[in-house]
Amino acid sequence: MNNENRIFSFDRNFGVQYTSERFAHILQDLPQGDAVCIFAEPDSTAAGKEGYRLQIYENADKLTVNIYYSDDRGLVYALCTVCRMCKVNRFQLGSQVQAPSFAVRGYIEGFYGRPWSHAARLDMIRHAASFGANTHYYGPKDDPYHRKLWRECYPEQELQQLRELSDEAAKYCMEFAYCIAPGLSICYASEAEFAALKNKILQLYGIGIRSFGLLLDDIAPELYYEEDKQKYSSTVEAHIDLINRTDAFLQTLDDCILTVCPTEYWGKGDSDYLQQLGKGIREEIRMFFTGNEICSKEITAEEAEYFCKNTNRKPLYWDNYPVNDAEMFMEMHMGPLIGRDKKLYAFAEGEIFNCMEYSECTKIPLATALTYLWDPEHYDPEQAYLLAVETNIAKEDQKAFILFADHLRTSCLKDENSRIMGENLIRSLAAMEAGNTEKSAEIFFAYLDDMQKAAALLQNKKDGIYKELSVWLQKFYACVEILDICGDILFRQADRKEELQQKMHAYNMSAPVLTAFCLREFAEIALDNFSY
Ligand code: LTM
Repeated sequence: MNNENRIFSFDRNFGVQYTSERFAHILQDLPQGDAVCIFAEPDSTAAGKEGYRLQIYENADKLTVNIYYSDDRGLVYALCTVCRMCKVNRFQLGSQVQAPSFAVRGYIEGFYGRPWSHAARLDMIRHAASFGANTHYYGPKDDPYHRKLWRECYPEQELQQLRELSDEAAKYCMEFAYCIAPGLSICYASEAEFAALKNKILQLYGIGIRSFGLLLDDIAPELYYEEDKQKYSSTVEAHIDLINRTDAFLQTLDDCILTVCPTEYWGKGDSDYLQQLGKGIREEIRMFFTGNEICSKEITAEEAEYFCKNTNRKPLYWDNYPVNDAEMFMEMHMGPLIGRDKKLYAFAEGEIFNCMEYSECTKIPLATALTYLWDPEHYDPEQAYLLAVETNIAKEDQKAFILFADHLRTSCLKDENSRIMGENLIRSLAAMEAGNTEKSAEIFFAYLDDMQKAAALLQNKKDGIYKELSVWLQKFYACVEILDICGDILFRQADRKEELQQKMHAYNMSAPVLTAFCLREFAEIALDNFSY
């Protein structure tokens, strides 16, 4: 590498010396440790768009990292990857070429519930960029200025925060899209209403935002105002008109991107509404779609191709995972993303994951989703999950966290919940059935011991992700207690059946969703004492 071209020189022993300040913030919080030197230079042949080539080698007691990047985003992702390696202190020596598969990769704060704090939003931008996200959609249903009070401009303080978010995203070369949802109350035919919409867009344009979303989801499907009924023969006609006027307005401003969320945003994509909408608006306008269902278990390349044929554009998936609002609010969606086709990137514009109101918890499933978006062909959900845990949970807590989060996989994805527990209890019962009580007890108590240690450790954690998880943690402690009683009854002939019955009843009646059926089944066996 030609040192003349290098833009960074970073040495963890001697601090950071920059020849370029532009991406200095990415390396800022690197932990101290062994010497690592990072050099970077542009190379348009290094990898595909937004990609990079890394060369890592050891030299005496120093590690040297050469980065050859295709474009600015490529450099950001390369630096983030190197940072992650430094944090977990694990470097992949040799040469590797990396480039993302999906064009648009990101997340949306698009849930019902308490919107994220400003600090959480800033933090999420950094977190998501470090996993290769290039797009952040802002659309919290309960930000009043996004939906209910869509006509009103933001007060100064909120506007300043949006500016900070958009600036922070820009520091990571991330597109920051502001979404507005006027559909609850807009009169499509009214000039005054459209003037209010333009005014709001201009306010956000004025702070540097260049990407906008017009969300028409979760609104009444029929026209309400007399004026609208007279002007339009159908809802879709009104939507096409609103989208086209907004699009034309954005084209008078420079460099703007428009995304729409149709009112019919799930299904096959071949409804009359969607076909008309697709034909009625410019091909360049992105269209959100959630797949076959609102919260889709699977999304296939064939579905995307079919959507494309019907709507004249590739779908931009609004993927409703890990979101846990509405009727899912007692589930915690911690498992890795599964059920998305390896080839989907060829037929989709991209994928945007809707998040949970729990921003710290979101980071884990979102990291797996972004790992999928980067390289779906080689995506391994469990490996991505371990990487996400490693990145977000302190090393000394990871084992406990994994045993707890084993029970947080109930979701639309229909992942297997309580896999670790299920395996242990089944093995213990199998030994019991075979008449080997000693082996059965050994397996059971080894697992119980791990669970008790995990509970004891987690009980001391009150902040960050643990604060968000507190209702699920409480139930986890109850689960460990139940297991303990089961063990006493089954292997120590303790007279605790009545107690178990009471605890099980309370456990089953409590709302947070935790363990799968295996716990109840095991407790029932303990209660019957194998008299079944
Ligand atoms: O999915 C879309 C397009 N809209 C809403 C989301 O805002 C909501 O978070 C999810 C999950 O409940 N469902 C929706 O219909």
